Amino acid sequence: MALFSILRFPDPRLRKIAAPVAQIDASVRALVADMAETMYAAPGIGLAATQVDVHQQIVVIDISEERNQLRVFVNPRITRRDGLQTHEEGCLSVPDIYEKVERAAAVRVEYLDLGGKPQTLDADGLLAVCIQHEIDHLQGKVFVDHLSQLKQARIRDKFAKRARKNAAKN
Ligand code: K1U
Ligand code: ZN
Repeated sequence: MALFSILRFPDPRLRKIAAPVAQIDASVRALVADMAETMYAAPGIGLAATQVDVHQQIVVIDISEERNQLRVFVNPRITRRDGLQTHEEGCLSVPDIYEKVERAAAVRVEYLDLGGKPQTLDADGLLAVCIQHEIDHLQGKVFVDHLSQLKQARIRDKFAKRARKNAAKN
C-alpha cells in the first residue's frame, strides 16, 4: 500500500469534476486501499479521490472512534435531503481552518460498494455532514465555498501568505 500526497487549497485540480467509475476492478480496489491508508495517516474522517488528484467518483469515510469502520462509496449520489444542521468542518485540503457550515441534517445516499452492488444508506449527524463534504469534493467544491465572501477572502490571503513563505524557504 502507499500514501498519497493530498492537494492543498487553492490548487485548481481540486475544482475538477470526477467521472463515474465504469468498472470496479483490482485497480479500483488498490486505489481504495491507498486512499484509506492516506485518510487514516492524515488523520482524517473522510477522503475523496479528487483530493489525491484522481478524478473518479470514489469516497472513503470512517467516523468511528476506533478507526475500524471503513465505508467506501463508489459513484455516490444524494437522492434525499431532510432538514438542516450546522456543524464545524475541517478539510485535509485546507489545513488548520475550521468553520461552521450549514448542510442537510439527514441524507439518503445511493452508491456502489466495492463488490459493484448498489446500496442505499440513510445517514444523519456527522456521517451526513461528511458524506455531503466528500461528495462536494467529487463535484469540484470545497467547504470554503459555503462560507461568506469575507471569510473566503481571509482564507485565500492566509494560504497565499503560506505559499510565499514556503517559496522563500526553498
Ligand atoms: O475531506 C476531507 O478533507 C476530510 C475531512 C472530513 C470532514 C471533517 C469534518 C467535517 C466534515 C468533513 C477531515 O477529516 S478534516 C480532519 C478531521 O475532522 C478529524 C481528524 C481526525 C479525527 C477527527 C476529525
Ligand atoms: Zn475536504
